Amino acid sequence: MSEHGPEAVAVESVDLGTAAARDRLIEDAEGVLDRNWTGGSTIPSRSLYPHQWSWDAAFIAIGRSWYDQQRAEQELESLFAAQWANGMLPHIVFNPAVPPGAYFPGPEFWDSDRAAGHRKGPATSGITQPPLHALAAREVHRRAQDPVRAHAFLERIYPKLVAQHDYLARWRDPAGHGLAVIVHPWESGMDNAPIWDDDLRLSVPPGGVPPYRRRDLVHADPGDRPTKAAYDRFVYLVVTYRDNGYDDSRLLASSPFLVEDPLFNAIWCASAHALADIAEILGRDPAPHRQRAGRISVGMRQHLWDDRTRRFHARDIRTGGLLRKSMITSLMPLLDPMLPAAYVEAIVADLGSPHFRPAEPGAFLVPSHDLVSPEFDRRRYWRGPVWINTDWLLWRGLDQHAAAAGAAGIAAEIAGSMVRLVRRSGWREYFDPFTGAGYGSADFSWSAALIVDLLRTIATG
Ligand code: 2M8
Repeated sequence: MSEHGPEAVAVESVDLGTAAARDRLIEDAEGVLDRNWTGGSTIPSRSLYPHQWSWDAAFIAIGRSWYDQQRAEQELESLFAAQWANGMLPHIVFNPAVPPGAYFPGPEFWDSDRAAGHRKGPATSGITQPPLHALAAREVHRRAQDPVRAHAFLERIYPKLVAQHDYLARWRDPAGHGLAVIVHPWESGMDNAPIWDDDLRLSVPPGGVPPYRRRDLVHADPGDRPTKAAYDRFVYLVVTYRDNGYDDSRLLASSPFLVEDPLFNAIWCASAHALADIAEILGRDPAPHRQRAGRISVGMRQHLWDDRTRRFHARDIRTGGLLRKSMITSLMPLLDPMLPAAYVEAIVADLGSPHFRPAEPGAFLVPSHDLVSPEFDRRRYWRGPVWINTDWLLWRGLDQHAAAAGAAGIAAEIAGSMVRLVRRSGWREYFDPFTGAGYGSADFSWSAALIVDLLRTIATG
């Protein structure tokens, strides 16, 4: 066994509190979601994010599925109402009632009407986010109080989910690896992660970034958010895609950023299995979705696994090289239910190692970036803090590989850590792995939604 093998993991006793304390926490979490409901969807937070975000909506629907079938369905359906004609599901759906300038880049900057594929309807961004939605739709159906209504919901959403997955397969696999590329760090969901730094050293031509005013710094501490240099590059990439009319064929040929990311693809793989389950429920053929999930699974092992580091890494397909910084994305292939035992064991070993497990007693799991790397930053957005959504994804992934030595113990610790974090600091956006201090937005929706899912799942055994 390696020095970081499963035996290195000391499982602390995990105290999720009494049933009454858990019920109070669930009630509080549901209150956050209900206050963030805008009438047709849920905003991630009142301050920083006043529109609907794509993977946030999937997490939120999963939380709501336990107690509000109607809003859980509506959350997903309002998002898919903004799906583009080519199947692309945009990462932001703008609420026309929100004043212009409340979020940057807003609808006028993205100018989604320039895209041939943009349907007349709500203004959106022009890029996508991790495709968790089939998995969310399956959960919403599974917990529904009204099965007839839930079946009708699946019938409506199934073709849209198929179109979303077909878009990724058709337009986002230029290397033919069976994997989807992301074309902007915002598509990864982990925008400011150090793994993108090298790729983002792209040179921005003079005048390439128009003057703009960041709104995030009005609501958040600059020490928690991306730097100006990173933001300029994020904006430059948007300008590049927008000025190419969001044309996928031109985009792949000219994009300065094309990356196969393990988190995005592991989520796609898990969702392709969920889509197959939905097809079975509806009496359709699940085989194409299972085959696609199998291709993604093989693609991740063939193209993103590195025998030397014994980790999955993102691959820059313009240079062909792996981006070897170790980050939480390396652990996400646990979401693949078919991941062979040797890979599961390597990930579990990493989770128990000093890279992802703080040695300080009472610390919190799982930091979003390698603790021993020079880029680790305990408070800056996606460069080290703990996030409830990545914890939840790992908890789910470990649960489906619970037979692996050490997996069940770490899953229980992650669950305990998630609950301790929100008890200590409330429904914050991200948290300090050493102290549990909360950073970013308050009353953040996915933190609340995923604690509802975690506690209710545990309560129902
Ligand atoms: C963050 O991303 C947005 C851009 O999409 C931002 O920084 O303004 C990320 O944490 C992303 O994963 C999340 O979906 C979004 C809304 O919560 O915020």
